[in-house]
Amino acid sequence: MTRVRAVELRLVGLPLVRPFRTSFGTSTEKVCVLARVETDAAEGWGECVADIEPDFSAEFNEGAWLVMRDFLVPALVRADDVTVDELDRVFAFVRGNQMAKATIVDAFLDAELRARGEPLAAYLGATSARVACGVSVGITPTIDELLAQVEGYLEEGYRRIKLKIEPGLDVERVAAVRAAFPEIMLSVDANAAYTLDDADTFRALEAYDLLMIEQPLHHDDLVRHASLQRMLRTDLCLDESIRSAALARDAIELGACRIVNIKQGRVGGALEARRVHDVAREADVPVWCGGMLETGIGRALNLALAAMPGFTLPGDTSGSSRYFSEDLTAPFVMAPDGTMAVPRRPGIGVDPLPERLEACTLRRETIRP
Ligand code: NPG
Repeated sequence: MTRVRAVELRLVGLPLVRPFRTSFGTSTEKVCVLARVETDAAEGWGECVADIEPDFSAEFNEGAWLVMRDFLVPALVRADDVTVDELDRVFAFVRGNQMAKATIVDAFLDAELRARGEPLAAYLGATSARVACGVSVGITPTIDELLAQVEGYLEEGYRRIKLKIEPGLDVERVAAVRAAFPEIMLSVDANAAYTLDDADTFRALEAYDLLMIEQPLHHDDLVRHASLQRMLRTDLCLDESIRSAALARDAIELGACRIVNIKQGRVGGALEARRVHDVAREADVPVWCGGMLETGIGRALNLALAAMPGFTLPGDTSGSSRYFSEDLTAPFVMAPDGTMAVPRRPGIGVDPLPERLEACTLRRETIRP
């Protein structure tokens, strides 16, 4: 049983090393909310994967901040003696808001694990000490620039390249990358930018031996994803559509995808992410760990998840240098063989660097009982 003494929320901002363009917009900086949960035994960190605008999902930083400050944290503090397994129940009165919930659940779990000296990976049942890394390549102004970026990432050792696509910037780009790099593991991510009327585009993409086509259609539309999957040999993977283990089960049963991207923040935290993993594994559906341009705090958690046995495909678990010239934690460095070590210390296994954290902090607020 753990008693919470205080929860500190911080809004932090870090410049990205290069703009990241997807079908829904361009980011030049990473701005997110961090939560530090202080219990009578330890402190733990959580990173919210929401962004500045409600574009990838309905959640966004300022909204998530209010949900945490005004609803989740007061409920946690009122619950008094709780364990992490009870948090689902404690937070059930708040509909949705998985990203906000994930932040507090993960921070609380981190504190609980640190208090008993247990690494997160061990707690989750992870079986690997290193995970295979892929990289997500944003939409570039030109094909030449795309080829140059892909080449650079391959030289660093990344084992899978994922190209962001949008209508009109798809088949020609995939063809160019495939022609330049015939052997690589290659996938595309549409971030829900297409409709079933674009089926010809997806049929054309089948010529390029893609590992998967990620989230082609609307985030709420499992039924049409199932229709599209029936038309294609290439596996579909769902990301935005999977907001819980129950939705993952629905998607798999409907045949809406044959691969699942697990982002713990999108499903409400590490515990629900483990349930998504279990649902997929039972159905023999491979999963991989998605990324939301996390700082070292969220990255550490992703690496622990990605070390679970069902994560059989390389994740968007890139090295810190792919995102930031200076991370909030000691940088995560990918080895030349395209793998990264899973943190081994208790909890998420990393801490923010105090000076760096202060320098990146835009706002902070502490909530006490
Ligand atoms: O390596 O963290 C990463 C980025 C991976 O492409 C990536 N993320 O749609 O999955 C996505 C996309 C994303 C990033 C979505 C930030 C929303 C915010």
